[in-house]
This record gives sequence, C-alpha cells and structure tokens, in this order.
Amino acid sequence: MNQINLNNKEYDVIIVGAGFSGLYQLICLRDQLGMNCLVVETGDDVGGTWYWNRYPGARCDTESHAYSYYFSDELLKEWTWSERYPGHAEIRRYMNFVADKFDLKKDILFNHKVTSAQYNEDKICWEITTNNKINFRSKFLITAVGCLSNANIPKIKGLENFKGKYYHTGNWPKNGVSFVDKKVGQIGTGSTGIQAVPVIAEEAKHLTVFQRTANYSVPARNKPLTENFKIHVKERFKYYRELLKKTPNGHPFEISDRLVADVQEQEMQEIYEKAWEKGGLQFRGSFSDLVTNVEANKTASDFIKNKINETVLNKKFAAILSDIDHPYAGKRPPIDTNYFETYNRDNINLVDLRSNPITQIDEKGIQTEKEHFDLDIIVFATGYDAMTGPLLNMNIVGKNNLKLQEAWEEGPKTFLGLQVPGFPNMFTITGPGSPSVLTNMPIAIEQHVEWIRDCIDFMNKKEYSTIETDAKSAEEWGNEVNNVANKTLLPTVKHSWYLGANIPGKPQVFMPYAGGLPRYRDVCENIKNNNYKEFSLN
Ligand code: NA7
Repeated sequence: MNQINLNNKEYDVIIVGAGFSGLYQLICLRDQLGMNCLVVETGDDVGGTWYWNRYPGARCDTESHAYSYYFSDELLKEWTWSERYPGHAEIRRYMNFVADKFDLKKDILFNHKVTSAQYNEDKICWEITTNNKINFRSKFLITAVGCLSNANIPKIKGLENFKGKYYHTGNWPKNGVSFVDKKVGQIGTGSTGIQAVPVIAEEAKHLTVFQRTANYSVPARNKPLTENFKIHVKERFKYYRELLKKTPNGHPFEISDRLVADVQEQEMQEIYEKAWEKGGLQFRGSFSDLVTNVEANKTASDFIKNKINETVLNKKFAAILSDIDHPYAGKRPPIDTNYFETYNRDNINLVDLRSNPITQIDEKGIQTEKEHFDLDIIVFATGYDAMTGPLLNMNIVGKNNLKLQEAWEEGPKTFLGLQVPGFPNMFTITGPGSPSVLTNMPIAIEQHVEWIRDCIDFMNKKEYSTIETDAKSAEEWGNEVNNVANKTLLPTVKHSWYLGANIPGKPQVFMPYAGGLPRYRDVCENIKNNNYKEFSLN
C-alpha cells in the first residue's frame, strides 16, 4: 500500500497518526495550504484508535450523525451511517471512504512507528526516526496520536507464565478472537469492558468478570437507523453543524438548564425514566447540575443503582455491581447493550477484586486471595495511559535537548493543549489541556486542526520560521484547566484516568479541559484574531 518515496527526506510537515486528526490535518495543510506533508502511521491502514479497537462489542458512544467530519458538505451528503452508534468496522469503512475521497493514502507511510523526534535548532527542523530506521526532516511536527492509544496491561505477577492467550482490548488481533468453548476471564469494567462482556458471554463457554471499581452504565439503545432519520440528517446537516459547535461537549443534544432542586421527586423520577428509555449519554444532560453538585448527582446515581438492583437477579452480583464509590459521570460514563442483563446468564461469574484481589496469574489462570480461576483466555479491558502516554512514548526532544519526559515530570504542561514550551513548531492535536476526551472527539479535532492550519497559514504569509509558547502561558493555562475542573466533581474520583490515577507512578494532574468546547473555541479564536501574540513568533 505504501507509495511513499523513502528517499524523500524533507517535508514541510510531518503528521504522526492516520486517525480522525491526522487525516483532516493532511487535507487542511496539503490541499488547502499546498504544503508538502507526510503522515506516519504505525498500523497498515487508516483508522487511528479505531484501527486498534476491534474488541467484541467495540462501538462509539457518540451518535453516528455527530461522529462525523463536518468540514465537507459533500462528504456529509455522500456518507450514510447504518446504526444509531457506529460500530468499529463501520467507522473504519468511513475513514477509508474519507481517505479515498480525498486521495490521502498516497501521502501516508503505513507500518512505520515514530520512535524519536528531535528538534534541530540550527536547521530549524524536526528530525524524525521510525522503527524501521528511516529518517525524515520537517519544519513542523504535528502529533495526531489520539488520547487513548497507549494500551495499559497492568503488571500482574506471573502473567508471563500463563499458558493460554491474553489480549488487550485496545490492541485487538485484526482477525478477531474465537471464544467458542473457551473459559474467559475479563479484567476491567470501564466503557470498554462493559461493551465487551455481553458479546463475549454470548460466545464463550464461560466468562468470569474481575471488577475492581463498580461502574454506572446507561442503556445505549442502539438500533438500525430508519430511512427517515437518514434523510433527516442529510437535509439538516447545517443545523447539526451549528448545534455541535454550541453544546459544551460537542454532542447533538442540549444539556437541560433546570436544576435537580427545581423539580419535585416524582417529576425527577419521570425525567430520569424518560432519559433511561431514550438511552445514551444524554442521560447526563437531564439536569444542569449533575456534574457540579454532589446532592444533585446523588439522585442520578441512586436512580442507576436502583436500575442495577432491579435488573440483576443474582443478589450477590447485584450488590457488587451497585456498590459504586464515585458520582455518576465523575468518570467517563459508559453506555451499554445488555450489560447488567448479561449477569442473569448461567455462564457468567463476577469477582469483586476489592474484597478478593488478584494475587498472581499462573499457567492455568488467575489466582485471587480466596480462589483460583482456570482460564483459556484473559481479556484485559484495563484502559490506557491516557493523553500523555502516546506523546511520551515517542521520545520527543525539544530545544536545548529537553526531553518531553523531563518537561512533563510533574505532569503535562501545555498552552491550550496545543503547544509545549521548549518544543517549537510542534503542535499536539487534542493534547492534554484541551477539551478532547470530555467531548465528541471529531468536533474537538476539527477545531484544533483548523486552528493549526490557520496558524501555519499566518506564519507562511508573514514568513515566520518558528512559533513557540512559553512556561508562563503554560502555567496560566494549567491553572485555568484546574480551576474549571475544580468546579465539577470530576477531579474527586479515585482511579480516574482523567487524572492519570489509573497508571501507577503517573503524576496526578487533571488533564482534559472541562470548560466546554464553545468557551475553549472562543479562547483559541481570540488568540488567532490577535495575530497569535500570546506565542513567540520568529
Ligand atoms: P478505563 O475506563 O480506564 O477502564 C479500565 C478498567 O480496568 C477499569 O474498570 C479499571 O478499574 C480496570 N483496571 C485497570 N487496571 C486494573 C488492575 N490492575 N486490576 C484490576 N482492574 C483494573 O478504560 P476503558 O478502555 O474501559 O475506557 C477508556 C475510554 O475508551 C472510554 O472512556 C471511552 O472514551 C473509550 P478501576 O476503575 O481503575 O478500579
């Protein structure tokens, strides 16, 4: 598939990653600004996060008509999603459709992982090396590596002795995994684990779920889209484009402006019931104060806990599943298809790791303090070294030989999640400090990519060679990120990957910007309209 001339060493821009961010950045810089660009991608096809996430049940939790690029009217008219939430295979088909429509693959170097990126101050360029020892140089380096692309397999004693097979959901084999006649153990009950459990339980001989922290989940109510809805979306894409820009999370629904305290108990229950029936992330939008007020949040949390207790017939399982220690939506709220119902099957078991922790893995399976579980396959649905992991793994070295690992020893420091002090001409799409994972990603991505395009266009026209942020801007932005986060319940949750708390030893800093996309967009637009005076341009 690679048609890249490897003897061609010099580029204007190197973009790392061929997911939603990388593809659109290529369109913007190559086709709109006429720049000479190369995309470097580890996988053998486009897709980014969705290239790797092929686990059973993998499906986006944003509704399909919003999980789309909105930059091209033509594209919006040409592509038709089939289900309310797009599954992983359909998303890859979509991304291939985009890549073919805009003829992107000819500028993507597949099967190459960037293993180092070093800024050369004398030559004002980035020197990039791939795992195949191929070197390139470029004026700009743009990371489009995703926020959840660094799979985390916890270091559990004895894993290397396991004689069966084990897989991480974020690194799933391309040809799938058969669970037929297999005894499967799954560790992790985040958004991923909750999607995988029902599908694995359908196929496997037996499934044991190892749960550390009980989690909320709301039914997704996924379904095929009606022909009427497909037509509606194509006719009304301009309305949706505006709506997605306006809502705080870039989702196609408004957050209600009523407070929990505005309604009586019965009305509140009816509102939750209706939202539960409708399904999806909009459950979180039932009231305006669910993620800011502990008391308000408790009403939603209790509603879901009751639903779990009503649904799960095995009382022991119901107690383990509903013993949730954090506020609803304090962690990324999962949505599911038959998750709690699956615990009513007779081929499933649930282990509460809080009262019965894993002590080791041996050749036959998982040993907990109280029991041994014989297994043929272990599925790690254990999440990611989120947001910073993919960047730190790339061995990025800036000015004065400053390593990104050193610059971020105490946690990520960025201006707007877009630039890091000491790393000139490097832009980080959806980097830490940007709204990213708290939003519908393609909408956040389009905003970042277009801002970067406009900034580079400005530099080209004014003949600037370098752009760089400074420590003061990064510190002030870090304070803003903290301030807005502290107005919500999000930083109060233990083990949250928003804080980096799921990775042992990782500095705990609240990473995404919780102030909402419209506010963030305004900050970025003001900087652009002010000719990027907050940056040093030379
Ligand atoms: P998450 O949300 O980080 O969930 C990971 C799960 O794995 C969660 O239940 C963790 O328990 C559990 N986990 C992690 N490490 C361990 C160890 N060592 N032992 C037992 N259990 C463990 O990742 P997901 O892939 O589900 O979701 C990531 C995002 O992808 C999601 O929000 C969507 O945006 C898409 P914990 O809660 O930490 O106790």
